[in-house]
Amino acid sequence: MKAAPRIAAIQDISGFGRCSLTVVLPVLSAMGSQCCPLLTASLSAHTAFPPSDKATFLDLTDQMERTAAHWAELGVEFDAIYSGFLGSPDQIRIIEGFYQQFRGANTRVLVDPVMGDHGKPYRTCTPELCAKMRELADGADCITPNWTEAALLLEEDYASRPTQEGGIRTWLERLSLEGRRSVVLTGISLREGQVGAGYFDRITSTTGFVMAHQEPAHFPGTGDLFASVLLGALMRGDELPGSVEQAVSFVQRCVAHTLKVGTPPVEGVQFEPLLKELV
Ligand code: PXL
Repeated sequence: MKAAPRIAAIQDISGFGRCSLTVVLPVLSAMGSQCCPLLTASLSAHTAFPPSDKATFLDLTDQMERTAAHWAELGVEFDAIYSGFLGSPDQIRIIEGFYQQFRGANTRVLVDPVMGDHGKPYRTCTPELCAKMRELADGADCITPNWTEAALLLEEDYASRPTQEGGIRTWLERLSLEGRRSVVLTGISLREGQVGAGYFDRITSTTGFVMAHQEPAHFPGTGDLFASVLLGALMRGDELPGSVEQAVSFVQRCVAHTLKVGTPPVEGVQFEPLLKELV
């Protein structure tokens, strides 16, 4: 019997609202990986609940290096290192140090470069944080930006993003940094009524698209859900295209189910009853 793949998940915990660790942990566990949280911050709820300055925020930056030091003492090794929403350039400097300590020859690094949505950087994403996130993503094996984040990584205008397949393939190739990293770009629509992801697979140097029915709503935390399913599938040994298919399909099914149940979008998607489909 083989041990479960072990993943360091560098994420915050937001008590209410389904994002970051409250999504990452159950999904990775259901998919058979051991998830070890390296906590960046503790919040009462994610920042999409208005007014966003009401959420409590406990910065845990100073615990990150101490946690890493303890893990090093214990001789912990990781099959993957996965980071998402980050609060400060300092945290990114610490993660770069974490790579030096824990990134082995076979450790996969997934950076979800959480910086913004709908063409706008999040309030917390200062130009300095964006620059550091670009630097962190430079060293990743795989990144999972949405359009807003792709534009920030390429230093392109969001409004001038491509809408046709050929132009999107060019952005995917540019985001791959000459084929060094895999890219999964989310929120792509090539046809009315469909939405999904485009990818560049660095193993085969090919691009491709995976589409699903577009549901008429938007939910916070679906980026975290998508990246977690993608990583869970990759750690089970699936190839990138098949992993993208699982992520696109699972997010679509969770959104459709949530719309049926009718809970407020700000509370995120009702993924719990569908978790067993990932097992
Ligand atoms: O889903 C990304 C995310 C993670 N953590 C916190 C957030 C967000 C997005 O807004 O606010 C605290």
